[in-house]
Amino acid sequence: MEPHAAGTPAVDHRVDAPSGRGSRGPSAVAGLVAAGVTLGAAHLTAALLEPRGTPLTAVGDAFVDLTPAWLKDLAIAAFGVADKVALLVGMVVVLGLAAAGLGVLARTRPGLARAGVLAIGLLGAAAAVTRPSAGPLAAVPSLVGAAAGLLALGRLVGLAAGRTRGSAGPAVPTGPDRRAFLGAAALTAAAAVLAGAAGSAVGSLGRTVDAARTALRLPRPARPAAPVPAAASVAVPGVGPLVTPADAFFRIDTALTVPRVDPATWELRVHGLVEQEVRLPFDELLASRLVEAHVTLACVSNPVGGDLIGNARWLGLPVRELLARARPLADADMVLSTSADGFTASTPLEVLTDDRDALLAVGMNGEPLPLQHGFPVRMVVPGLYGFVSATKWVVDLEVTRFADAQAYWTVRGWSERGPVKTSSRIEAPRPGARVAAGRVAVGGTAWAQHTGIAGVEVQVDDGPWRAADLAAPISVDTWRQWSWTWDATPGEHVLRVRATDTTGRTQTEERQDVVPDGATGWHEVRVSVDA
Ligand SMILES: Nc1nc2c(c(=O)[nH]1)N[C@H]1C(S)=C(S)[C@@H](COP(=O)(O)O)O[C@H]1N2
Ligand SMILES: [Mo]
Repeated sequence: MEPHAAGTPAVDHRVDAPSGRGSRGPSAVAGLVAAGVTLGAAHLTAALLEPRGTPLTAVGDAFVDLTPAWLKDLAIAAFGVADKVALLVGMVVVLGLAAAGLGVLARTRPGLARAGVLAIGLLGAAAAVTRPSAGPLAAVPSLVGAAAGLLALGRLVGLAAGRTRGSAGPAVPTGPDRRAFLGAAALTAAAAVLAGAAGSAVGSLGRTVDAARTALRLPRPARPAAPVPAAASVAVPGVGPLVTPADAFFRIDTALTVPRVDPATWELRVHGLVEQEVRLPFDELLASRLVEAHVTLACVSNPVGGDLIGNARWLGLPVRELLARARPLADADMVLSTSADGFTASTPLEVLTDDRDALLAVGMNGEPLPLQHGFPVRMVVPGLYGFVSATKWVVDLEVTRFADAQAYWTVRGWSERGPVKTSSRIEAPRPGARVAAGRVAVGGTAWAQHTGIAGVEVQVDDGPWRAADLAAPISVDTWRQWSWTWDATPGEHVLRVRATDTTGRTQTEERQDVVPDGATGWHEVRVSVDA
């Protein structure tokens, strides 16, 4: 019982006088340390029991998936890697503030503080069990964490307040002992860090999957990609590589932590509107007739002039061969692909059954897929933005109808279909560059996947459009480099680019945002030319 609960005097003596409750600082520290204990214990339990139960990532992932009111911002958050770090940091800050608050609250309202810790534990548990492919076991780490946190909070707040336990009977106020408190807090914090580190060390699933990737030897393609002609690259300094190295390839997905999918247990299920359900284990996929192709993958969130686009050599099984085994029914018009982490994409059936290199890919630039690019298996479909086609960590293909099913981004305000829009960008000179008057090498890339680029034009200020030189194509499924020599005159200038595809359509000047189906508009770059 708190004797002053009613009729507390206006002056708060607790701040200065040791009154059996300690000051706020140590209590806040007690709350923070208890939060650390909660996370450490949960992390270790998750590593031992069920990795999908790690509360911070489960809550973060649920947050990414569930916030419907912030449609656009959410999309940007999910579409950017830096924003993931921001979300995690934000969650830690919120948790830290809540923990410090609960610590302070525990001095005067211990029951309420305990309820708060429990509520946080339940939140983590609820987020974890509702993650795709997670079972009820995923709740355990958060609950164990909350229990450990409660214990730590009780003991530390007691010490901060100077309550020591008598050999029998209730806690006795003796006045705070800072050294005893700080010692206990430091020890508990160290234990929490140790538990967390141990959790990371035993992260058994992570290790298995890393080892499986390292040990994997990709089969030779039955049909190798044609060699890239030397004439496909322009000799303009500042224009990026024609084939993007895997470690420089943009990464976009909704996963806060990279899903770890073990190829030993991986299996792709093809079902829905099919005559024959098909299950494809990884060994069987590797033993199939794999082909290799260069395909340029672009994100629908790529702004005009942006770099959410890359070109790689992919090794995989044509999706049409798998669909031929399943035999789609006549009324089907879409394939909904699902990843191990619950992302879905809606791809038109016709695009997956025509003769293009729509692949169930296992290799990228001659190596097994990097974990963050979808190991062990992802889809790559020439001509479509990634959000409607390029499902990473893919585990399920449901043959269905656009009228019957919607994909992850479609229910969040994006288009159900996403053909790539013909686009081009200037890579050299860079925006804001200073160049010397005279001949200036201008260059960049243009793309219209599965249609092909027929021409690129460049404009200086409001002058006439001039045809750029096109480098040799790799194929219609890849981007194409271009170059143009500019006779630059002193002063400030704007360079503009536009591409025309093989259907004769020229990029529209009209500016459109990335939502719902990709940006439009001409890329322009401002340059200062010195005399
Ligand atoms: N599982 C999963 N696959 C996914 C996504 C995702 O969020 N989850 N994002 C898609 C989007 S929007 C794009 S642009 C591409 C990006 O592929 P990359 O990260 O290999 O460049 O992956 C697609 N596949
Ligand atoms: Mo994307």
